[in-house]
Amino acid sequence: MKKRTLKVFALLAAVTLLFTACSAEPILTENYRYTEAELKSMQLAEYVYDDNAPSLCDAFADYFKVGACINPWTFSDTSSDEYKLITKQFNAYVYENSTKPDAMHPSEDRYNFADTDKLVEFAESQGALVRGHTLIWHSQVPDWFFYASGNSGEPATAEQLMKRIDEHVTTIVTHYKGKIDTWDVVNEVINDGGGLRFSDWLKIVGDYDGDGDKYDYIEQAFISARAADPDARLIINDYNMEWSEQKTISMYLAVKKMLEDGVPIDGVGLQMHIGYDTNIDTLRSNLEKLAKLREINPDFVLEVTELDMNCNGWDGDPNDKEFIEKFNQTYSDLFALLMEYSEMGFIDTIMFWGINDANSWLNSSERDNYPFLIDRENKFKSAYWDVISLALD
Ligand code: 9MR
Repeated sequence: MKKRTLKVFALLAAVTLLFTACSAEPILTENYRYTEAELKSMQLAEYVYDDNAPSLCDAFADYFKVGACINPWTFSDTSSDEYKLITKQFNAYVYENSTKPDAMHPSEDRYNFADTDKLVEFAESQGALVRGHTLIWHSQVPDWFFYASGNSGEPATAEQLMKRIDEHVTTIVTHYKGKIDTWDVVNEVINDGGGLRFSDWLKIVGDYDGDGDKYDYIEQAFISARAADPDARLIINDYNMEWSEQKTISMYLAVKKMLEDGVPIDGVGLQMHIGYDTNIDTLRSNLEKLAKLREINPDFVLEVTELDMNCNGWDGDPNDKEFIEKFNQTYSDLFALLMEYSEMGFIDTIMFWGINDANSWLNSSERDNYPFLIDRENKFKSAYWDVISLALD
């Protein structure tokens, strides 16, 4: 090793030692941002939960909460690596599956609050934000909603389904009043090619009030949620608006009409399941379109609700230099854009859809994926350092 390199290492080690000796945890206040010197010393940390490691949520405290979807077992063992990871790196949590309609309301007369109660309790102990995902969805929803009685036979009437939506939303949101900060009230209601998704909700309820549109089941869900917890943020959540202009325009038009009719929608959630080669200019122009909803609701917000960067299209070696450069660049460009939208007051929450590369719905039995900033062993990827350096003083 060259003399000069040795000197740099010795200096870095000394800084790290001094830093660790001064405090086991970095000193963090509400709006703390790392300096370049601190970040350099932190780069010696190997694992995301090391004492001298930085924290994503602390680094971006000036901009947004940085959260992740977790599962009941992720926080059941306080000595596990996952527990250390989620409590250090994230300050917002959402369940990946356990707050969905099939989990929460399996049959008409039975609600199951136990798992989500635990999430709320855990988040409270961490002073973290909680998102509720999701009240109304076409997937992971039990059949009983759509039948007159039981799970088959005569379909439910429009009136019956509207009453069920009201009862379902009111009961769950009331149970978590003041505890769940944000609800994905409806999920994926826009069709990929534009217009409304032809779901069972839509088919059965249709144009209930005869005003010429078929937003009625969505409207009911938002109205019931607002009545149950006036302080909760109410979001309409969907995917593909990151690249599809058609879907973005459909979302814009649907929300515009509902806002004009007085439906209490606080914001659009962009799931942000994107590819490593995403065109950030297209994303920017779609965000601009959705931001125009402020013309109707001056407090309208956007959220990033399920971020991951799919690497399935890459058939080469995940350690290939060219690939890593592209992946890192897309992450950096994305965060830079989101920081701009935070500065304009539109975005204050970003959720990853998983905690590390080992915990992603994108992994399959045929093929591993590596969509996050944190790898399978809870080590930092170079993209992590690129992203976090955007939040330097
Ligand atoms: O990550 C979730 C996975 O574990 C479930 O099997 C799947 C079932 O539909 O849902 C996944 O989460 C989805 C989320 O709820 C809505 N947006 C797309 C997410 C990825 O499919």
